[in-house]
Amino acid sequence: MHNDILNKPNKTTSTLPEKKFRIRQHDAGDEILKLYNQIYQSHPDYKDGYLDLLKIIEKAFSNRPGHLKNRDLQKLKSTEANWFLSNRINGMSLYVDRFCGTLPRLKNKLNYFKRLGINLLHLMPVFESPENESDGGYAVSNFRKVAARFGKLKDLVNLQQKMQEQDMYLMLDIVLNHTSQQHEWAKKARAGEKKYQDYFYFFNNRVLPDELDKAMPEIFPESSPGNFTYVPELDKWVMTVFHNYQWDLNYRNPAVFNEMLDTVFFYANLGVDVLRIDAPAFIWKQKGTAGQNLDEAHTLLKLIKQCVQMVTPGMALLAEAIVAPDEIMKYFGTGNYLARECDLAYNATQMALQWDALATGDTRVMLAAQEKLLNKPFATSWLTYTRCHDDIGLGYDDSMIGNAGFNPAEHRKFLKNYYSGNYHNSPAMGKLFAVNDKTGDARISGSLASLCGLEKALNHDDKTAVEISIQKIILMQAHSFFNSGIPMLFYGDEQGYTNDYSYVDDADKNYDNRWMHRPIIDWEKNKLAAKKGTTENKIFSLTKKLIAIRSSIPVLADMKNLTWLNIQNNHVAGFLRAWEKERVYCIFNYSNQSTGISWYSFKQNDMKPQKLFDYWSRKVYRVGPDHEHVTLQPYQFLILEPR
Ligand code: OTU
Repeated sequence: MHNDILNKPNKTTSTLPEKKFRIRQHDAGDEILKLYNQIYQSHPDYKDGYLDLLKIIEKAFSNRPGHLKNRDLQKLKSTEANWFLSNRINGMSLYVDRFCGTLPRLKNKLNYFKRLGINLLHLMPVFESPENESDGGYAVSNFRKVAARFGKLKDLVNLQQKMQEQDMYLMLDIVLNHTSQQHEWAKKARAGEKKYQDYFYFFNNRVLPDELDKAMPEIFPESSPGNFTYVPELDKWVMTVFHNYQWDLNYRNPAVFNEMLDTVFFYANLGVDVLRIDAPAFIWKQKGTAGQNLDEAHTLLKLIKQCVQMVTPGMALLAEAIVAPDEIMKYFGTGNYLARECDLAYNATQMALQWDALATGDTRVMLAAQEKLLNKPFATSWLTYTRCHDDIGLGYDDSMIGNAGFNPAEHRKFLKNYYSGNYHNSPAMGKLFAVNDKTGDARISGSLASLCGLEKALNHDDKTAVEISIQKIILMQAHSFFNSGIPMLFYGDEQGYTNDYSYVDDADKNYDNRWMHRPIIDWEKNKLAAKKGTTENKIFSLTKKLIAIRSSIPVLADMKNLTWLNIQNNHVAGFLRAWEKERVYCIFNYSNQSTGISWYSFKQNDMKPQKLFDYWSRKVYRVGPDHEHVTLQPYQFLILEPR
């Protein structure tokens, strides 16, 4: 088949964005066909599917509002290798309803983010999703209709416009892997329409499901064991890897791919700056495999990326691939597609390793993982975070734990006990999530503050413990903020919200303890952030200070410019960020004790600093001889610039 993109009559293009679009079409046309061929060439609807794809591309560009086309071109002119690498982008992830109610109300809250220094908002899914089986919005019943509880599509458009006027960025999800069983496609499939049954994976009996189940892990083993759900209306089984009400989409069908690509562009044309691709690891299944991270899933993502790059190049793609470190790296693209798959990925490994270091007071496992993580290609970036709406999975390799000298099984057991409050001296108050008795696996739920000991300290009215927990909270945030990538705060953490146990009494939520760390914001309580001496005030102002410092140091832009330092103190981890003539050292003490690090730590990498200015304490250190130390207080960190 010919590449019909290139056969388009080159009608007299007028605007600059249009001219550039036609050039991009010529550049990427062949590649799109090649990728499409890799997946769909043997499908009977192959040709029509491809012609449809071309129409979707044309339509998406002609529907793209002029102001967004101009914004695309502006972003392409960024002085960093890509606009999203900037140190001046700081994000927050939030549930609109739990944060403030509705989209129109959120529009009136933009000053709150301004005050804190946040200019990128990740709105947890706002599209229609049945309230009683929503998975926090990740069971979508209509990809294009905003759920009435949040407002209307118009409200989302208004919010985006106001955000854009204020130089803010918007991030939304596309839930690529599945729909709600209440989605129109699922309903039609259930009513017997063959066309829509082909949108999902149906099985007449348990033979294949049983076989597939053998190799596919369970994501929610307690509430939704197995990967298939019986559909009585059809006397068939449907694939449901996540909850039993989330039906997996069948990407072997080109119609599914096209529908979802069209949805990607629908979101792009709402003005989305970063599109979070939910669960990309899962979009391709193959008998005998875990059904995660398969080559075909990557091919599909590459195909989406080349289409997006052609039509809406200002929108970055973020992979939410919470998988083993080696596998995460592949979402940035490999081989000829290096840096041409997803632009960003969650640094889930680093996140979990910071929790590891906080519990053990030892940074060796964290450091053992860095060699892999540093392979991230130039011009891509991480989304760095301490907490999000999900659980904390200890998904890093056993070998990393082993290399640090620990027994992997024992080590993981300790971490799980420590954070779920089952370890004698632990100040943490979390819970185990997704406990799988068959494999012994479990993940961790709990808010940042509660996992750092604030809830327990407040319960015991222990002022010293409150201060320690605040230091831990800020240490964790500082590490996420100064590492390479866009820091993404989780709403409520800037105010020190502890666990919310109200989910236990809600039948739609009590099977999922991730709700314990998804707070309902109390704006009366939030006023305490303005009152000197309160815990809220301390956490809010220190978080704000972190953001302000990050935004003021250009060398923190992610130019693949991070080098870990050899510090020779297991409690401490540190790195150097360097670009052109700028240098900044970031040093983190994970120990509950004060500890010293040799001045030699700062003399690696051909450096000979005389004085170091700490952005955090505003203190100047005079660099001493190698046999002398600089002392760090428990959980202290330093952000040092040679002066
Ligand atoms: C993602 O989760 C979302 O972040 C979850 O909130 C959803 O429940 C899930 O998808 C289904 O839409 O797929 O690649 O708690 O870490 O399921 C990782 C488990 C995912 C999550 C995992 C994750």
